[in-house]
Amino acid sequence: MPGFSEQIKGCIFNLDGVMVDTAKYHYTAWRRLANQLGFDFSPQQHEELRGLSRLASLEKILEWGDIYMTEAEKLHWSDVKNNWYVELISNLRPADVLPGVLLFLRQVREAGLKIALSSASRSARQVLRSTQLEAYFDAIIDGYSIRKVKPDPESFLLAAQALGLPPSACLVFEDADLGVQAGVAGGFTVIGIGLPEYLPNAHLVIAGFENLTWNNLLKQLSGAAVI
Ligand code: GL1
Repeated sequence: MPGFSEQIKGCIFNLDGVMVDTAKYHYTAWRRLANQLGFDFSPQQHEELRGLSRLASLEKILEWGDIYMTEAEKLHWSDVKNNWYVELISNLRPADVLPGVLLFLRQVREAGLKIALSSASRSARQVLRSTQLEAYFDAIIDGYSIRKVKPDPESFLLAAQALGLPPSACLVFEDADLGVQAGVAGGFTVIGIGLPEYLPNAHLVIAGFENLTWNNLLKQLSGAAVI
């Protein structure tokens, strides 16, 4: 049986909050919507939305505000929020890619691995284009391909399938606990990005990609007895 590092043939990255700090723009736009509906919610509550689709996010926010909407109203307000979000990300540039991400992607490539994006956002391609990240990906799964909301593993399974790899051959990089749960449920090794207290289900948690090398990551996985 090959060692773990030889077994890993692909990396699957979430986008918002992992590669680009777009989560803050989703929060601004969702909060503006809640405010228009007459209530507010905290950054902590927004943590619960990370990784949810547009409709699932709206439904959660409506629960917080104790507001009933018809399906047609939900569609209308999702569009309103999305227009605000698209406006907020219209000035994204390559400099908005989070520290260390580009170097890490290059190292993963040089190590001969395949790279996929798995994001619940329908704006994922726009974000990749404006930050010039698109060329790094062999496969892109976005909110148009995903049907099942995390913690269902569908989004990662589609990404692995698009790379032609089994889950056991892929690392998943995720900043949300729901996403980590989805990766674990799909049989992936999951690296949480952020603070360990928010990511109790990850196999390993790192602060981010700054100063992270591929070899160093493999060492950390080995030290955490994941491999
Ligand atoms: C949707 C939600 C966002 C966020 C992303 C996933 O994006 O609206 O709040 O959860 O999925 O990171 P979008 O509206 O762009 O499809």
